[in-house]
Amino acid sequence: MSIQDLEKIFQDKIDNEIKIEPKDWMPEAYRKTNIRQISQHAHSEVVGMLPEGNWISRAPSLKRKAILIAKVQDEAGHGLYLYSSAETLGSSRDEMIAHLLSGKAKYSSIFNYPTLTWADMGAVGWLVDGAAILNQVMLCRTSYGPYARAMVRICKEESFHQRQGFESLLVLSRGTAEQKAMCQDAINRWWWPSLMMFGPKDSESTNSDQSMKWKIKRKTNDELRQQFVDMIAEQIKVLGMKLPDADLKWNEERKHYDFGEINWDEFWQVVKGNGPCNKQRLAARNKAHDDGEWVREAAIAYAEKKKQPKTQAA
Ligand code: FAQ
Repeated sequence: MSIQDLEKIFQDKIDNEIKIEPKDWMPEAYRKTNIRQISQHAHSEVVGMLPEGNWISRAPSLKRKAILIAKVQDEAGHGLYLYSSAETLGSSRDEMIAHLLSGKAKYSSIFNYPTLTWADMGAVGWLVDGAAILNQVMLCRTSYGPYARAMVRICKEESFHQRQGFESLLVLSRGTAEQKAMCQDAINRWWWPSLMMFGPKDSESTNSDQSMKWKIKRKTNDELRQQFVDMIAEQIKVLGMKLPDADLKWNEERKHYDFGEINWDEFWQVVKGNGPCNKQRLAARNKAHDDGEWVREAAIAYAEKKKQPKTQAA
């Protein structure tokens, strides 16, 4: 078959909403874009465990501790499904992890911010997981089969994460003056970085056009960001708190909330490795990898032993 024939079959599948599967022919750039996006997504889940892991030992009650442990563990699971999904495209897990540890691969900017108070656990659940879900609901319909199927399960778990975050903030918002202030402070610090999670403006997004054509992305960065602002601007009323944006206002003509300008300079600084916690996050991942060396060695030795005939292994 000629390359043109293969391209036509591929494009017909995309046009007819048929998923692309690992053994199907696909353009090299489609493969690369998926490996880039899925592995960055996996890294985000794994690095994303650090800011919340920071509070497990300091959770205010056994119930909150159990919820937080379960949530952080879910994020590890998401990372694993996503690495497996990227592996079906021919990239090895060792290679992907090496890129994360060396700082070559990106992961979501949001996880380079510190979690300073207990209220940050609520704000991360409500805002960060909330932003993640909007993006990931769209990815349940992404054109690469293994990625789309991984996202279905991930979304179910993320939706629990968001609700627990909101509920945790709701308790604080009905508490003492100090608790209310802590809740507002966490919202103030997490609001703008959450908006940055959706990526640069559409006019600056280098990958969006092609990813939309291939149906890897189904909505643009700005579309999803607007959807998020509209959702949160309503939910914050239930908390009785304020979003830190003087320009946030319902626009009757557009039927959407208008909002202020994001600090794009800050976003790019964080993406380039100069955010408040970039160095700390990479150091923690590198340490975890080094400390886990003996586990990998033991697992390989065990697998080798299992391969041998029973008499020899004994
Ligand atoms: N941070 O051309 P675009 C979670 C980069 S999971 C850092 O628009 P694209 C769960 C981008 O890579 C959160 N870099 O890029 C959780 C590109 O550079 P490259 C992660 C960013 O790919 C919750 C350049 O800028 N979710 O939170 C960011 O078309 C709580 C130009 O940008 C996913 O990864 C950023 N925010 O669109 C876990 C979802 N934004 O690669 C623990 C899957 C952009 O060309 C606790 N990913 N860049 O060198 C996506 O949907 C897309 O990759 C976007 C970016 C929408 C993130």
